[in-house]
Amino acid sequence: MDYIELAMKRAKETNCSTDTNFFQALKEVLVSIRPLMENHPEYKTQNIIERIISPNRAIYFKIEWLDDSNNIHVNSGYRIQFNNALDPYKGGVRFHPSVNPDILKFLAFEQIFKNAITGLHIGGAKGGADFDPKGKSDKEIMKFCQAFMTAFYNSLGSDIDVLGGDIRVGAREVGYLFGQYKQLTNSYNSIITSKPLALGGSLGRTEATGYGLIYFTQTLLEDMGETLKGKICTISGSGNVAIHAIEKLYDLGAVPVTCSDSRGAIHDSNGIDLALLKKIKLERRASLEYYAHERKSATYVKKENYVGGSSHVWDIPCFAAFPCATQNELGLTCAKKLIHNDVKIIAEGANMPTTPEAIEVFQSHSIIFAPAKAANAGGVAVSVLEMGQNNSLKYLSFEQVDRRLKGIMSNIYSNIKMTCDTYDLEMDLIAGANILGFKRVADAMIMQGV
Ligand code: NDP
Ligand code: 2IT
Repeated sequence: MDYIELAMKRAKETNCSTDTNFFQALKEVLVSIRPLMENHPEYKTQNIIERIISPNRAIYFKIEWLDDSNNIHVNSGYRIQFNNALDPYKGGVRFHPSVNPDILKFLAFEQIFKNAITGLHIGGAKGGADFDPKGKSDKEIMKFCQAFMTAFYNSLGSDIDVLGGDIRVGAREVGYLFGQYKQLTNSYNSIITSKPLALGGSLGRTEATGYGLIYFTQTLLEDMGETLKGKICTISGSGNVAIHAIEKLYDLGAVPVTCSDSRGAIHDSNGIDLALLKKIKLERRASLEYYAHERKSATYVKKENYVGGSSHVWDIPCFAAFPCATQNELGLTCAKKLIHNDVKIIAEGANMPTTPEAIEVFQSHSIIFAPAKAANAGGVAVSVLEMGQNNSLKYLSFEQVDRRLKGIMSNIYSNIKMTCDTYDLEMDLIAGANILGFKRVADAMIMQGV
């Protein structure tokens, strides 16, 4: 058995056999670090792989909360503090019915390497609950957030573990979570980022993941003598990441023509009307169906009518595709359609949105592929700027944050490219990112001893 098979065997012994998302993320990292392992025999003698693939600590907790009719509900909450060699644990919180230990382990594992790639000092973690915020009143959201924080606040600390946003956890939820932490501890301690500005949030954090994704893509394209100007782009999702990716695409002269949500997809041949999209998704928190009611140039396809089960977004010919909704949303059928339509680049805004089979077919057709742990790292990077501002009490302007974000994304690209050159990987940015992130964490683990 080689080291990958051994590590996968070990992972299967220590996790549930149903942890398919976690095994998928694990395999991708392990397969691509082979050249690094060959160059660094100390990683084998120090047993780094076995040590890195097990979470340091996984906290599972019960959340009890009261709805508006005084019915008591119970949800499951989790925080996976995966690795803190680069200290402190850092990563988002997700509220979605699909949340389970498998999803959070994959997200926390990915977060370790993403955070390392930023070059900032943060370890990897992820948390969340199987709570569905859809259809809940504002008061119910507040009650749930308070109960979530009450259940595990004593595991947090600005130099221990710092939470952040993710699916269905934005400024509103972060505000309630932070408020409850302050009530419980009587302390102002930067234990969460993506805070509303009035509670110490950073200008530019809301935009950071989407803008960072496009800055990364722009840097990559410039390196290849290309630009986004005038190019048709397709985007999935219509949340925080998708909306701000669309906004930055317009800034750079590109033409974003699609978006989607959990119920269906929009194709707007005139380009997505950003103001209308924000009104529907951010203000009204409604279905995208209403977008098509208000825009003649748009067509709406319901999820149940997607051809071959793959999102309608990927049926649309484009130069660049940006999956920005959720894990494994872009499968083999979509990938083949995109290739048939002559796509040039895929850049992941969501975490692990592309299935291994789809990645394989993109790579075999030499399509440039920018993996999530590099391309969407702008969000967590600006979270660290938020932590720095809270600690120093010196606040940055939007322009200062945006400039720093652009610099960070450009450095991430250069460092990955350099890693690709060192290991003769050509433009395999997946392997380049995994090697770069893994090496930083492994070296820190060795330096701090067992
Ligand atoms: P939001 O909750 O703001 O938006 C999520 C979007 O994806 C919504 O449009 C939602 O549709 C759609 N969606 C969610 N689940 C599904 C599903 N199962 N099928 C189809 N569509 C779905 O989350 P974000 O924009 O913050 O997050 C999107 C992705 O980006 C996630 O993978 C997240 O982990 C990742 N990410 C987020 C960062 C951040 O800073 N927020 C940072 C880095 C990565 P609907 O409106 O119907 O619910
Ligand atoms: O996946 C991610 O990087 C995030 N959801 C952002 C995490 C954070 O701590 O800002």
